[in-house]
Amino acid sequence: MNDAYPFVPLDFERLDPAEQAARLAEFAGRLARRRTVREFSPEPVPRRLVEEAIRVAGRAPSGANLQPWHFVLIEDPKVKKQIREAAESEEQENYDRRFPPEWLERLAPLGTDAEKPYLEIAPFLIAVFKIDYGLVTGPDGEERKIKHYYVNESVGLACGFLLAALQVAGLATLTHTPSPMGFLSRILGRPRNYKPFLLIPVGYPAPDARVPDISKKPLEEILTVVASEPSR
Ligand code: IYR
Repeated sequence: MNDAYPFVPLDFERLDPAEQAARLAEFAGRLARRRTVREFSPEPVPRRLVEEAIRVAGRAPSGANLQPWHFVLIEDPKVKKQIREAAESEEQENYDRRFPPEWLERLAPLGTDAEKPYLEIAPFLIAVFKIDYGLVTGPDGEERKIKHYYVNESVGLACGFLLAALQVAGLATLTHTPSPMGFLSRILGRPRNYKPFLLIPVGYPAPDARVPDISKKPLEEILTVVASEPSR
């Protein structure tokens, strides 16, 4: 350890086993009900709630703690309209020409198409940017790049925290990845080291919202345990 960087005591709450299980069961139950929603209600959502969820996202671990993420929270209907129009024009191209048949087949159960009305209906859009590298201007006026580490992993983790926080806050989300997403940098005026990562409509579901009848893999399929030898 390096004396130039003194450590502080860890703030850790040790729980008894019953409390551990109870807290996990409660969280698991809430997260198990998360669904990607494509039918939103225009009903307003307190901005503060979404800001607090973004604060949670900002607590995610990241490579060298460089926190290579930026969130743009969009409420302005004019900007939402611009984003919808740009996304739909890319998606039209995707569905008509760019997606190979195999990809379209994979999307069929989800019922998606090039129309993205939710980009205007949802009260908020969160545009998540990854910051590929830092940019600083030196005393000589020269711009220098600062290396960032594990950018995709870090921003992916932050988005996981964000989706979980919004779910716990009783809000619906959609992980939307219009492709290509360059229009987000343009519309939202982000510098060249900021790359669009994910666009997340947030709000309440429409009262009659329906979702695809799909399921998650069971634990046995996603988990392999390497247990200790049984003791005798
Ligand atoms: N981005 C497109 C297509 C799409 C792709 C995948 I992979 C999905 O899981 C869902 C949709 C769209 O939003 O329609």
